This record gives sequence, C-alpha cells and structure tokens, in this order.
Amino acid sequence: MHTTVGIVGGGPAGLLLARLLHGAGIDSVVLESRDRAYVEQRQRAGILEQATVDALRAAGAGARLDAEGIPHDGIELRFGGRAHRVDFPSLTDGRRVWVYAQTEVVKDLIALQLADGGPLSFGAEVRSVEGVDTDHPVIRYLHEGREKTLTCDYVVGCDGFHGVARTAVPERERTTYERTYPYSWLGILAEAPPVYEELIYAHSERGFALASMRSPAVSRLYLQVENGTDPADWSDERIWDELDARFALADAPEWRLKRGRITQKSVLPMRSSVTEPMRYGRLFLAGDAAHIVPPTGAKGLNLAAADVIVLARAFAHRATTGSTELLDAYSDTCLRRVWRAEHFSSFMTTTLHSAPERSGFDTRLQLSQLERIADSPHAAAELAQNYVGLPIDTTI
Ligand code: RFL
Ligand code: PHB
Repeated sequence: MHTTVGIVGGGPAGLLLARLLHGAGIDSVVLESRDRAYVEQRQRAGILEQATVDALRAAGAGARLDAEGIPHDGIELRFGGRAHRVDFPSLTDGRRVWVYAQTEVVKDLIALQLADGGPLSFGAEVRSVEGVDTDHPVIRYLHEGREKTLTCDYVVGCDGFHGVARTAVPERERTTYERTYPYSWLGILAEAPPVYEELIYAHSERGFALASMRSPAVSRLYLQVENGTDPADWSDERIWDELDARFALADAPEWRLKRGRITQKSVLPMRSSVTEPMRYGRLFLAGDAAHIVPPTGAKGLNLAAADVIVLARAFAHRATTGSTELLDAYSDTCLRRVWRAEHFSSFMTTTLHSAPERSGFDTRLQLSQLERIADSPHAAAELAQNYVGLPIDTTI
C-alpha cells in the first residue's frame, strides 16, 4: 500500500491532521494501535483554545462542539484563602477558551474520517519507521496478526510520548530536553455539577487543586499528590474532604464542593519534555510525540493541534506550489510556540504546587507572584494571553 502522508497514531494530532489533509485534497492513512473504544474513552484534556476550536470547525468537526462546548471567559485563582478572577476577553482582545473534552473531539474526528476520509485502521501497531532520509519512507506495522508495510511520501509521527516514530531519527540527530516534577495529580471524574461556572486553580498549604468540568452534570477534579501514589489509598470521602480543604475560602467557611458518585480515579505524573528538531528527512513529529507539558496550563492538546495546523498548511503549500519552503520551516515554526507553552506550563505548575522540599521563602515567592497577578492588569494579561494561546492562522 502507498499513501502521500502516513500518519502514525490516531489521537487528536493524527486525526485532526488527517481531516485537514482531506480538506486540502491530500491523501493519508492513519494507523492507530488501540481499538476505537479505547481511543474514544481515554480521559484527558478539557480545555480548547480559540485556535483549536477554529481548526476543528475548519476540519468540519465544529457542529457538536458549537452545540455542547462551554465557552469560558476567565479562570479563578484561589490562594491565601481568597478568590481572584482573571478575565480573558478584556485582557486578550476578546479571546476565550472552551470546555469540550478530548474524548468528544476524538469521537467527532473519528466519525468524520470513517464517513468520508482516507483509511483509519485501529489495532494497527506500528513497529518501525524506516528510510526517513530517502524519498520513500516505509512504515512497518502489525494488523490482524499480520505484518504489513505502508510506503509513503512523508511520515508524521503523532504517536504520543511513548511512540516509536521518534526513534526513527538517529540518536545523534535529536536532543531531548526534559524536566520531571516532584508531585503528581490524582484526577477524578464525578457525577456532580461543577461548583462554579469557571475553572478554579487553587494554591494552598496542603498542595494544589483544580476544579474543572465536563458538562453541567459532571465535574473533573484534580489534587496534587506525592509521586508514586496509589489511587486505591484515596477513598472517595478522603478525596472530597481534601478538595474542600484546599479550596477553602476565609470569608466563606461554609463553601463546599457539590459531591457525587466518583466514576473514575487515576494518578498522572507531571513532566516537561521537548525533542528537537521536530523534523528529520521525510519524518515529522507532532503533538506529544515531540513535546510534553504538565497539564497545569491546559496546553498539551492545543499544542498538538497547532503543530498539525502548521503541518497541514505546509503540505498543502507543497501540493499547490511544489515548494517545500513551509515543510522546511516546520520545526522552527512550531518550536517557538512549543517553548512559549513549555515556559507557561512550567510557570503555572511551579507557582501553584507545593514542592516537598520547599522552604517558607519559596512559598512566599509564590504568593507574591499570585498577588501580583491579582493586583496588576499587566501581570494578569501575561497569564491570560498565554492561557488563551497565541493566535494562529487556521486557513489551510
Ligand atoms: P496522544 O493523545 O497520546 O495520541 C497518540 C496516539 O498514538 C497511538 N500510538 C500508536 N499507534 C500506532 N502504533 C504505535 N506504535 C503507537 N504508539 C502510540 C496511541 O494509542 C494514541 O492513540 O497524542 P496526541 O495526539 O499528540 O495528543 C496529545 C494530547 O493527548 C495531550 O497533549 C493532552 O491530553 C494533554 N492534556 C491537556 N491538554 C490540553 O491542551 N488541555 C488540557 O486541559 C489537558 N489536560 C492533558 C490534560 C493530559 C492529561 N494526561 C492524562 C496526560 C489532562 C490530563 C489528565
Ligand atoms: C481538564 O478539564 O481536564 C483540565 C483543565 C485544565 C487543566 C488541566 C486539565 O489545566
């Protein structure tokens, strides 16, 4: 089998790329190792930037997002027992974000691709990508118990942090910059209405907490926990009590989250990582395959979308003009945005979490930074502009 663009991985990056290429009349094949139900149910991101929403609409995946997505015009920061709202539109020339779960984005893109797009194979586990420094790279994969090959003009590795595409770049040609954090998140999904209409990011002496949502009836909540935490050690009651303690307000001691049945519980480690360059020969890396951010800034899915928007435009440019100029610029173009998001995600993480080895001095620096955001429109604008994301041209 042969295709123009072989896409390894059917997460948000691979699926959105396939749709954008389809719209530009460029054929592609998506190979995804997991089954459809698994990919559609993997609980992850919840916040979409304006540019991600625009790209999903351009890809034809805007209908349910526009009907069910919840626009948010700000976030609340809680620290020192007080609440401060950061308003996005007034600080960012009218930009905002949307609550629409990654699971729903993935379901919408899969339905479209299966309806009228190029091949999308589930249960197709890519074993290796070869010949990326030749004109016809090859993807070798296992599907329905048989070894198969797909020859391509280009290969895009959208196979996430543990993917194999990255390893097709010789070690001497790539550098990975990394940071791990001395804490993790315990995330829960609960059948409980969100307590507030926007997200609440809380700094407290007991550690960080985040109140997010999936719908008017379902809350998504996170607690900072020690690395290596077993979710089984956290009973439902302990989780709710700890969340209430971390969100506590000095002037509203009666304030409590609305409790409900906890339907999912998991622990996720926090990491920052960037692999450079994001292109080698005819192989391009996009999304988590190239970079990881800790989730505190809500950037991961949005960076994945930005990469494939840039890449789809570059493929379309090559198809219409024959020029590889934009493909050649892909890595540099993306890395500017990636490092901005890395900085912001690391800033949000280290400003809001309590490191186990922290001193009183460290905590006072965090509180001073948070007070500066609450008091100064300039400091608040810096946070707001990073949170809603850099503008990007989403026309392909
Ligand atoms: P994915 O989603 O990991 O998809 C990669 C796909 O590749 C497949 N795969 C293979 N397929 C074939 N052959 C192989 N050898 C393969 N190896 C892997 C995998 O099965 C998978 O389907 O990467 P992609 O597409 O780059 O998307 C990235 C996002 O998923 C990720 O950045 C976000 O979820 C991060 N993130 C958040 N991002 C946001 O923008 N906003 C948020 O609010 C937000 N919250 C989060 C998050 C990530 C979280 N976790 C669990 C890490 C909250 C959490 C809890
Ligand atoms: C989520 O809703 O899962 C979510 C929201 C904001 C974040 C991280 C995760 O910063």
